[in-house]
Amino acid sequence: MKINTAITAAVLCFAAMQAAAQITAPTATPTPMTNVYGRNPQLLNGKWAAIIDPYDQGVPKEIYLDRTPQNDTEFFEYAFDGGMRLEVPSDWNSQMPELKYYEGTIWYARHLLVGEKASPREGQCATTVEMPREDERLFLCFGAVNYRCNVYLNGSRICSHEGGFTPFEVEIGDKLREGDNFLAVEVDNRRRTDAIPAMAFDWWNYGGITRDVMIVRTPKVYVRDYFLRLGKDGGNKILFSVDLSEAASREVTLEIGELGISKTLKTDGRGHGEAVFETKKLKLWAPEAPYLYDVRLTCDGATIEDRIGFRRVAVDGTKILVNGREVFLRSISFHEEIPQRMGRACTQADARMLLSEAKELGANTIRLAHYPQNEYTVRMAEEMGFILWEEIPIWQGIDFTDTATSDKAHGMLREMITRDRNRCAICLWGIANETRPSQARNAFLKSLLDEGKSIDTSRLFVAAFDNAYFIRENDRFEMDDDFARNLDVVAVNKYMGWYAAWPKDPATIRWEICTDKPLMISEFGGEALYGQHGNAHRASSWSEEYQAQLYADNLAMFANIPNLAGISPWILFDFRSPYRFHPTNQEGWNRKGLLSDRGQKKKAWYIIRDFYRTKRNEQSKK
Ligand code: GCB
Repeated sequence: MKINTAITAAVLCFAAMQAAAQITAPTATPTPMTNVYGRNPQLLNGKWAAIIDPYDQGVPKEIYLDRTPQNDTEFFEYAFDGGMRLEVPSDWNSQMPELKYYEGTIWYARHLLVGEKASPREGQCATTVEMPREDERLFLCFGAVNYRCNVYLNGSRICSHEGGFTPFEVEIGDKLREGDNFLAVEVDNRRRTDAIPAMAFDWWNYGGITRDVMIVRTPKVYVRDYFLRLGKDGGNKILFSVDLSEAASREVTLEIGELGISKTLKTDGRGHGEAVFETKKLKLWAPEAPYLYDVRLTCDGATIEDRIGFRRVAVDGTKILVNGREVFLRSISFHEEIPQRMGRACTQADARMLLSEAKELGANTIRLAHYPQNEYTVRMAEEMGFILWEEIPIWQGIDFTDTATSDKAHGMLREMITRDRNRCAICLWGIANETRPSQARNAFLKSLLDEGKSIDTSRLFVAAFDNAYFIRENDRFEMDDDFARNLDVVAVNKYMGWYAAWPKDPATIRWEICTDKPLMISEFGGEALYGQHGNAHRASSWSEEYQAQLYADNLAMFANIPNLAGISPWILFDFRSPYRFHPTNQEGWNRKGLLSDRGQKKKAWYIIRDFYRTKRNEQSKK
């Protein structure tokens, strides 16, 4: 009895300590700096030491401390030296068979060695880091960690972050000491009702430090953010704005050599500066000619390099215009996954593989499903001339009544837009996928939309809906969702022939949805196992023939949508999904890919390739 009481007291006391720690936990720098890659970062990639902690014993056992026994009676029940190793960046699930389905906590650790005397112990995961100079600051920057994490340096928690697909950073220059510094990152990818995405989603929940980890050096006052874009008035005016890390007045020089721009401006007392440039012969970025300029920013001796393009994107009635020209979005989606190795895409080579396949299909647009993908992909897509739709993972099942969830969504939106708003390829910001009308949903999404528009007025906002239905009395597809009226482009996911049966001959079906706005079919498709042949009229054949017929039928239906501005088949590759149970046809894979998990072309691939060819030819004649 006594023992029980003691245990209960200890548990309560520990819970209280945890709650207190939660409340006082430092968070990452509110909005991370723009363009880390253009600031000459030092990569901390490679093998990291790791400990699997399914019962969350790391905190009570203080495994974020790098300790060795000090006397004959002392011992510790953990050690990173001599233990398992995980590659960073990467997911953990693909690195060890026992981690395939793992959802829980894993600790990552690395030593940061400062000064000549510090040398790694044998087999230790370590990086040599130079101590910041008197006039310098040092930041630890994470491209993304899925899903939430706590970062510890030399035994103190220095930052926490939630959200698996956006960057964050924490200052460490003031916390480093000469010699050995111990960095530990506690990563937890458990699904939760208040998370984004929440409890169930149709992709693999890859956990880990899934993107680059970097150290960036800056002056004491540095350029935190900048934004270069074309003015909306139709001329060749370039608008430039810059924000410093502090409310300080500093000179910032912007150079775009090729345009003869070299301008030094002084920020105001809030650390903010703006300038407008009139240019004569500006080459615009366009999908068929994705021109980018070398850009350089200098402030207090620090230089940031970037490549930035300029284009105009607008809506005119039901049309989407890029540089004043109508563009039909020949889109495709992919997850941030390399199916061939069953893991997260995380390198430049991975980005090249996915994007080259999209090019071969004839796409001019990519809907980056369903979350901000890594900067390699976004930047390479821009260089290759893809229009991008980038979205945050508001995917079904989100608790719209929870204000904490709303705060998280706002944080993700800010982190996404701040990271990528200098990428002119991004023409659409997506705020949600498949949500249903309710007061709470409307308020949640409206406040997101308002915030997005307040940060970036140079793009279109979109959301994908799945509540368009065939209304028999009216003999057409309709959608009863007033929220759509707030968006620049309305998008509908509709799986005719797969989750929904055809109500009549596809070629005779009409659509009447937001007919005064551009409408995009943002998802459609069905599953087929590559190499499986069978009945073209039976879904349960899981055959390439059925999928191909479904594609042909959908294209016939789309021909009658009056305000159709683009289509995005679901999806480029078969992808891994834990809720696809069929033992022979799925085996944990969503088989809607136009390409198999090995990259083999299914019959439906050719149908879209041909359709996109025709569309491209039509466009080039306009
Ligand atoms: C959808 C979702 C997408 C799924 C897809 C499917 O509507 O937006 O994430 O993977 O359907 O295959 O069911």
